[in-house]
Amino acid sequence: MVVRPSIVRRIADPRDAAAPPRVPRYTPAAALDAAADRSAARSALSHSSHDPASFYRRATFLKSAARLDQAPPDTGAEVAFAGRSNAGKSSALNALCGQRGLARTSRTPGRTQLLNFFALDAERRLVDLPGYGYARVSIPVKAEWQGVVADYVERRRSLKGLILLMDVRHPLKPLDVQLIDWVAHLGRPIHVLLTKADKLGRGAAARSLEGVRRALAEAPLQPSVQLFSAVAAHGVDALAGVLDRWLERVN
Ligand SMILES: Nc1nc2c(ncn2[C@@H]2O[C@H](COP(=O)(O)OP(=O)(O)OP(=O)(O)O)[C@@H](O)[C@H]2O)c(=O)[nH]1
Ligand SMILES: [Mg+2]
Repeated sequence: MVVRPSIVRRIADPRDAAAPPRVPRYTPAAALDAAADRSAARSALSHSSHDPASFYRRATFLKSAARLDQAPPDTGAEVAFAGRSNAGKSSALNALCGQRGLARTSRTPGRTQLLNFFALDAERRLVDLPGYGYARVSIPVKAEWQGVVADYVERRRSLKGLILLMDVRHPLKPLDVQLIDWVAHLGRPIHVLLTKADKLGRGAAARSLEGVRRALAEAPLQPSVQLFSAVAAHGVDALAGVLDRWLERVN
């Protein structure tokens, strides 16, 4: 039997706010260089004949849903962006799609409270999910959110995978870990974006990446991980590559 994590049972988890930042154990300079090389290779490619993210620029807003029965028909394939409030979900969507105002972003956490669907073509969609873990959201709103997102992740047949966003400076908070366990036990793949990478120097970002990668090697279904910055448009092509696979786009 699949047990929903307390993220969808409990209204607020004080341990979450009190969790210490995760400190990776060592500095893998080689990992950073390898990542930089891959990124340079991708960007060289994108400036020549092939732009991996070009398909996603066509995204258009489709609809918002407060409940699953308000969602678009459950056909084709979609990928949802999930994570704590303020992790950068809407910003990542906008960076991927090259459209500043596509998904609404805000300095105020808890801004996105609906499931927002974006159409890529007739059979493919991206979904911006409301964030979790924001203490100041009212209890009824939180309970509503938990039900809606849990229904969506558990029952949506066209959902091919979840992009889980975590601030590179504060990864793997307890609610994130619960989400990873729960989603993996539902058999859905996860790809992690460590967001706001521009807020750290290269070495610190690489240490966070390596620490999260090691931790997730122990997690069910072993989620993949990458650095991402919406501000610097860093990591967009790698994200597009994962989406292409999940949405069954053949290049
Ligand atoms: N420096 C930096 N800031 C970012 C980045 N991505 C997002 N932000 C900022 O972080 C804040 C939250 O971003 P959003 O994209 O609205 O976050 P969200 O996860 O959609 O938040 P909710 O909808 O409230 O769950 C905004 O002030 C963004 O400008 C990034 O890559 N770098
Ligand atoms: Mg948002």
